[in-house]
Amino acid sequence: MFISQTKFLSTVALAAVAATTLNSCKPKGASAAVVGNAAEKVYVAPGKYDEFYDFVSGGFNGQLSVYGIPSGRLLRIIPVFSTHPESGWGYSEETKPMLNTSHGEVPWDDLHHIALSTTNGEHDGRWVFANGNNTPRIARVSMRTFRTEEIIEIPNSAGNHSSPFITENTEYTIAGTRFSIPVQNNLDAPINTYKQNYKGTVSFIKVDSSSGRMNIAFQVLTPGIDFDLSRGGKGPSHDWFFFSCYNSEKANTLLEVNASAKDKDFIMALNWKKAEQYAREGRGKMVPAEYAHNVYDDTKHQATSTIEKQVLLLDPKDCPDMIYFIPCPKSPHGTDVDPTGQYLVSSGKLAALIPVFSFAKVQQAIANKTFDGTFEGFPVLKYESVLHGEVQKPGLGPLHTEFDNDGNAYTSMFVSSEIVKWRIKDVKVLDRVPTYYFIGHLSVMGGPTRKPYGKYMVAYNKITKDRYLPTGPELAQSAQLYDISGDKMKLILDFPTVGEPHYAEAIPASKISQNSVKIFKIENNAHPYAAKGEGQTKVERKGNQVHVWMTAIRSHLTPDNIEGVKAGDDVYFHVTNLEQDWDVPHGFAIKNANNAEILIMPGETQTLKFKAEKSGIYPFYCTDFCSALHQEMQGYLRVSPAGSNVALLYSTGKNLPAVTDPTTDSIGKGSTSGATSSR
Ligand code: RUQ
Ligand code: CUA
Repeated sequence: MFISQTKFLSTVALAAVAATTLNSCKPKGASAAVVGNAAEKVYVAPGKYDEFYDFVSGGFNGQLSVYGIPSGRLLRIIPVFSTHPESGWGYSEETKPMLNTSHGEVPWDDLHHIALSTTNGEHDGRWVFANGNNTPRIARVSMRTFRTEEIIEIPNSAGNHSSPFITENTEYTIAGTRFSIPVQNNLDAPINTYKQNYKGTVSFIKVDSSSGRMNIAFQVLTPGIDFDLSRGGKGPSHDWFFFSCYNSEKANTLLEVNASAKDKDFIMALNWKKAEQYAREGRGKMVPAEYAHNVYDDTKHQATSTIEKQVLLLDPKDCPDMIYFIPCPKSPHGTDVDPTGQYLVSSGKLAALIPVFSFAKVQQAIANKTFDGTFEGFPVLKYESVLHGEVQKPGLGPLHTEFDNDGNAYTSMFVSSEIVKWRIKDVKVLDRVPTYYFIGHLSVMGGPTRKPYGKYMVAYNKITKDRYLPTGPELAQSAQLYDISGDKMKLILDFPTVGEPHYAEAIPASKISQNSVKIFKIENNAHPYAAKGEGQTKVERKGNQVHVWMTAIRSHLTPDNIEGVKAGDDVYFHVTNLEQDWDVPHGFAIKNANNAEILIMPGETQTLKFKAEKSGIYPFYCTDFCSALHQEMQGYLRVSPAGSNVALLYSTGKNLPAVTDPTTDSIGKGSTSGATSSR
């Protein structure tokens, strides 16, 4: 039934060779595949809006990007795990704690997958969850501010690839380990004792239904396998969670061969309602752990980072009837649940078919104990007894499946570079369409929800080759848009993307656009260094720290002349943007700063730290072209030699005589324009 492993691997190898020669040999039909009226379908006239927001993972650039569909226009890059000079993310004092981990600041990650929050299995337009693969983390991004609000690190995990996934009402966001590692004791157990000492975990992170605040409710200890993409149940399967997993061989070297030895790996079905109940009943154990929990506060306009010290660990030995394994052909990369919640689709990367399981049959097999032995002590359900059907000859290298609202499924085929549309009811292939080239994820509008919107589907491809103008050794990352409103899938647009796109999820614009935050109200600004008017601007010295309470409004900074800073001082520019008007940020940058600029939204305060290392004059200015007189929005910081006795002075709009006696408070501090003060 399965083609032999060696034969299959050689097919994969051949395909890889084919990929490398694509450049010289463009496949026929690559441009002919576009339908005649494609332009009309994707054209969003100037001044008009797109129908969907598409939240696309940025892969190894660590960001999330937002595109309009169907135009493919890039609307925003949202920094998540990586520093981002454009907004000062990770450079401002307020955002630095967001990148804190138990290993200190980690200013980068590999962001693969996103999950949009749902209520009753439908998009609710509140949050986007995203995973950091490398240093296990999950982020929550607000769809109101398009900003990262929270990042939680996942302990007892490595390679947080199987993440994040949500339950139907966003009760939990869920993460599984890719790499199994020693957990709890013997933390540096020799690698060749993997089979005995290395374990996996899956983490259930509770999401507060009103604030969105995340907390690791519990972790479940699992056999030392590799988890991959997973999904929560829906409707009838609401209480269950389905994790795809590979490396049931428990190999720790040359996984390419050693983790592909067995004919079948598994889907791990976990009853999370039971797990929740066991946790409540105290069957888990609080164990020491160390992980950062970072939260951004939109009123204080700053983040805090707390290191948590323990986590609740459930050992399935103490939790009966919670976990079952469903056999699944050859190294599944993902499992997906159809909109009705009745069918599970699994994609064995190396399998020549796509198995579809019936949730009702899974329940029956559990009730009747139709088992096929055990795996690491857990019952394995008999494959045939839970199978709904197998999609025969779908293509090569199935990876991911999404759904429309008419009972159809769409599976990406990495090796044969195509998308295959098939019917769930009778597992019949209905259509296939090429992708250019080597598709990874695909995304049907609303595809993972209970009520997919259909209409469009996007392919996120791994290799771009000849699709765009050459740009040196690296080409643009790429997505392709298909019209799926008819029986046949039709390619209508190529659009370049930022970073390496993996998963993406689109939501109708109407579900979020009206809620978009336009300004932060200045009266609500609770930042400890806010200056809510020019009258509150000042400069104060505390030891070798100099704090500047600065304001920005079109088109000046207050104060804009500052003297009395000395070499060796740390100067903190706390800049409050006094504007209360949509889309009028001001920026702030100072010569020789060794971090970045900061960008301050209307009503917000952000801080740039400047190490005054050498004496001299340091101009500063607004970086965002904010008015006709933006270029005049500038000032000077004078840094005098260490030990000199230049008085601390600040002013705007007045050229007061230099104060020579540092004890003279010539004009009274805190008055508005033209004030000088010394301390
Ligand atoms: S994984 S294809 Cu994270 Cu499929 Cu990207
Ligand atoms: Cu403010 Cu330019």
